[in-house]
Order: sequence, then structure tokens, then C-alpha cells
Amino acid sequence: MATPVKVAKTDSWDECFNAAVEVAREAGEEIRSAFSSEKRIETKSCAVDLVTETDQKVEEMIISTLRGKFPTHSFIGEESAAAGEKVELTDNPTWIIDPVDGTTNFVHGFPFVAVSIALSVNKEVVVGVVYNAILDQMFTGQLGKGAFMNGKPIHVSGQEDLSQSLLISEFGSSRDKEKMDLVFSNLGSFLNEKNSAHGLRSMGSAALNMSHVACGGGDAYFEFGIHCWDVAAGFLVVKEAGGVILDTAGGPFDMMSRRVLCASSEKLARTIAEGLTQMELPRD
Ligand code: LIP
Repeated sequence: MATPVKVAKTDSWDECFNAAVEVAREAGEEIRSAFSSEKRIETKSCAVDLVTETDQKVEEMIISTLRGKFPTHSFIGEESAAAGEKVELTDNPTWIIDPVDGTTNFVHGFPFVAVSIALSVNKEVVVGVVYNAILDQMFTGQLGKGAFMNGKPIHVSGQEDLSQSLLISEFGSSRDKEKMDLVFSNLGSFLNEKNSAHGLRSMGSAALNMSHVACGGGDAYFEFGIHCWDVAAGFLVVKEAGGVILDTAGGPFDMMSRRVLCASSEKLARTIAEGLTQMELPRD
């Protein structure tokens, strides 16, 4: 097992950031070249939870590249977890990886497919990279250094008013009745005659949903059932873009709790948290 490393907050993670951007680009090339080809599709937890050979191949490539550069670091990856590896977030520098966030999009050729790579140190995310491989949009965040898209600074919209907001949410990859009832009832809370946002979008990728809140295209995003690899990198991109990330009930965000709410302002986040019916999920 890797030796835990205690690190002061002021440490620079530039080398890790550069490595993450570089490997995300490499992964992006692999994803782009497979995007329009025929894919071998398998299912995981249920018939709508999809995985392809590209997800597995890209995760292996990212982990072996980063492990070669940072041999003492730990790793959490979506496909490694699916293959039975323990998901354990410790204080040790830990890379949290979703090789293809938006696998259903990838399968169907819908161009919202991202590589999501985060580095957590002492359980704090210090590097976040979300790369839309198809549209060539690189969203990045480094703790204390701001958020960027293709090198240009990005910022949340600052919107506070639900009635003026564009919301983002997802249907998820489970069709469990209790979960689906919750999804539809929560969407209905913000899209009705008495209380309505301007609209609602689902891009099929938590990491991209968060990145689009970070650059002000969407005003808030919430979802129940995501995993730490879906949101770890997006978390830092939103935070560094001036956004707010909370638990869906309005408490502090807990990356392993499978619930996320992020918004362009504290006020909007609180309004949404109050309107949501909550659900507990088994932790990562
Ligand atoms: C996806 C998430 C999305 C969620 C999907 C799925 P994947 O991740 O980003 O928010 O609604 O069910 O979990 O499986 O494409 O990496």
C-alpha cells in the first residue's frame, strides 16, 4: 500500500496539474477516435448502466501513466471500482478518475463525453480537469488558482433567482422505482405554474454539467446517485469559478455521499435545497 504523505496546503500541485491535463488530452484522442466507430457495449448494475471497451482501456491508460509519474499516490477509478476494487478515499494523494463521463452519450454519438480527473490531498481536491473530448473543451481548476476553459478564466453567472435560472439535472443510470419517483417529483418542484425556472437541461455527464455551471451557461445542477468519480473534478472547477457546492439537503458537500448540488450563488443553492425531496443512497 502507498505510504500516506502529509502535505501543507501551500504545496504546489503544478506538476500533477500538468500531468492531468496531458493525460486527459491523450485519453481524449482515444475517445475521439472510437466515437464514431462501432462499440462493444456491456451493462453493469442494470440495463441502462453502460460500459464500453473504451471506458476500460482509457482508465487503464490514465492510471498507468499517472502511477508511472507518481508511484506513491493512490487511485480511485470508475471501472476499477466496477471490477471490484475497493473505493477508499484517504489523506494520501488520491487520483479520482472517470475515464468516460457520459458513457451513454458516447454509445449514442451525443457529443457530451468527458474525461474527468481529480487529485485529492488530505481529502481536499487540489486539481480538477474535465475534458470534453468531442468538442475539445478543456475545463480546469487548481485550488486557489481559478477555473479556466481552454486557458481562459471562467466564472459562474452569479444568478440568485430561481425564476430566472437555467437548471441542470439528470435521470441517472438506475430505473429503481423509488429513485425515479424522486427524480420526477424533484424536477416537477422547479417546473410548475407556481414555481418555475426558465428551463431544465440534461447533458448526461455530471462533470460537464458542473463545468457548464462553472462557466455560467447553467445556473445550478443537482443529482442523486452520482459517484465520487463523476463529481470530484467538477467540484473544483465550480468552486474555483466562484460557485457553491453543497449536499442536496443544504449541508456541506460530501463527495462520497452520492448527492450533489452546485449553483451560481449561495442563495440559489439554498432555494433549490429547500425544494428538493431527499434520498439516502449507499455511500461510495
Ligand atoms: C454518468 C453521470 C451522470 C449520471 C449517469 C452516469 P458515467 O456517469 O455523469 O450524471 O446521470 O447516470 O452515472 O456512467 O457516464 O461515467
